[in-house]
Amino acid sequence: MSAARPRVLVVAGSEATGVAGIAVDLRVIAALGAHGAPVITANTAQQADGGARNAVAPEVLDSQLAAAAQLAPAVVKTGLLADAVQIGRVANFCAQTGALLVCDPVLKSTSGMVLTADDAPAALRETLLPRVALLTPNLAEAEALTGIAIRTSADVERAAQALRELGAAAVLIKGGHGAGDFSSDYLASAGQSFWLHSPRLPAANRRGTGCAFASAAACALALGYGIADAVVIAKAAINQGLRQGYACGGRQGPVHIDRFPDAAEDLPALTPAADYRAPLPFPDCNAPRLGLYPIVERAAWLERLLPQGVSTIQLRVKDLQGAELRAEIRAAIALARVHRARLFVNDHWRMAMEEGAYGVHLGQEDLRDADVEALRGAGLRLGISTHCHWEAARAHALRPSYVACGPIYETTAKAMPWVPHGLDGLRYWRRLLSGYPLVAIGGIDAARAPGVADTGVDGVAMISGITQAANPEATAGALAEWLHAR
Ligand code: 3NM
Repeated sequence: MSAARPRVLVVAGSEATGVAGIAVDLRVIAALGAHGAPVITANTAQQADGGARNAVAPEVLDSQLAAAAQLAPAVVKTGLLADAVQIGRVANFCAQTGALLVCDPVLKSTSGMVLTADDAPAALRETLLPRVALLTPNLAEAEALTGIAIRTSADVERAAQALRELGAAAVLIKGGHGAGDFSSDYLASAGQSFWLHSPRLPAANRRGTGCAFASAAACALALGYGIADAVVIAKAAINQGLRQGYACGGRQGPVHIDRFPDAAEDLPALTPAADYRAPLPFPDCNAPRLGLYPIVERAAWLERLLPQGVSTIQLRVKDLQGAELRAEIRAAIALARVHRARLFVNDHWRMAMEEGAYGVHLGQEDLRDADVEALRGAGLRLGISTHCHWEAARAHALRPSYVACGPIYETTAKAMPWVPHGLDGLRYWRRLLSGYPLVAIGGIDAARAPGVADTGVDGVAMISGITQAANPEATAGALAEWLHAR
């Protein structure tokens, strides 16, 4: 039996050639793994010289919404809402059902046809925005809704803030229609604000991108992802769709998304600020493969483990400072040199750099305070922890030497808000992060190591699997040898 699919209700216009609107929405939602239900607001016919909106009557919309309510959708995604009456009906529906609302505030078609009545922008602002979980305007729509003329990235940030003040919980302003080498989108939400950058793709077939973006984000929310992950997944899906777009009847065709995004080339780069230029990558650390990667809290462990053939190790000191900490780091660096092992120092990047460590490992919180460019300039290797899509996009922006992915299983060594990935999840991350050496971490021991290694990861990290083993030296020696022989 196949798994149950979450349900996404799409309330949007039909477009008669199938390159935009609800036809695109339903294809994207199916490809990403949810069930899409179509509620049609207008039967548009878009022609270069005009066309017809063909909005449906209020009772036609009402009867569709009443039927669709039986599905108890987790998320409602809106596209074209033709006028204030339709907008009011959808706002009521969301209030009654409690579904999360993702709103793509469509005002015009790509071909320039005005699709909404004059009363639509004000109704969007006043009636719908206060109910919106995620609003996804393009630059022109953000300008129309806020009255802010957008010329700079600071204007984008101001417009997003203005839209949040009108009641939208989160706002993602799409930069696809801007200029420059990168297509950069900006998210503002209660928890987080960031920019997402992808190289601007010269795709000939790009109809339906706005619909596809909002549908992919809606689908991700329905699958249980948070807002930050949902917009990263949606941008990756659009990149996939632009690569795979196809022409239709000799005319520009739609973006084509046929699976949950899993290609490394589609992962955007996430940065706190608007400016982005892809940095030079951190130095390679994966020749030979990272292999067994014990994580220990004292240099004394290096004396025990490195003679067993362990060639990658992390010093993770959580309880020392100042001179004591420096002495541990210095001792560990000296031992790693003797045994020609790759030593990554967790967290204490400045001391690691001063003492000449091989590399540094940083979690996402540590990244905020670290001077990553100083580490890059000093020639250290950098590993970064990730647990979800937005963290992977953040790591990708910095081009680290490796990316760690966890937790694979439940772990007792660290408080973890994350649901473990399991081996299927790890196989997915291996594909999405195939541009980097990947280290698996969390709940791995000798018995689980073969399954983990079979996913194709480069490093297998363990705390308790080594330090709590009956015989840590023998366990580390056997695992290191077995992993290097693969
Ligand atoms: N980071 P053990 S899991 C330090 O998922 C750490 O990022 C994790 O310990 C992550 O091997 C983890 O004993 C603890 O489960 C790993």
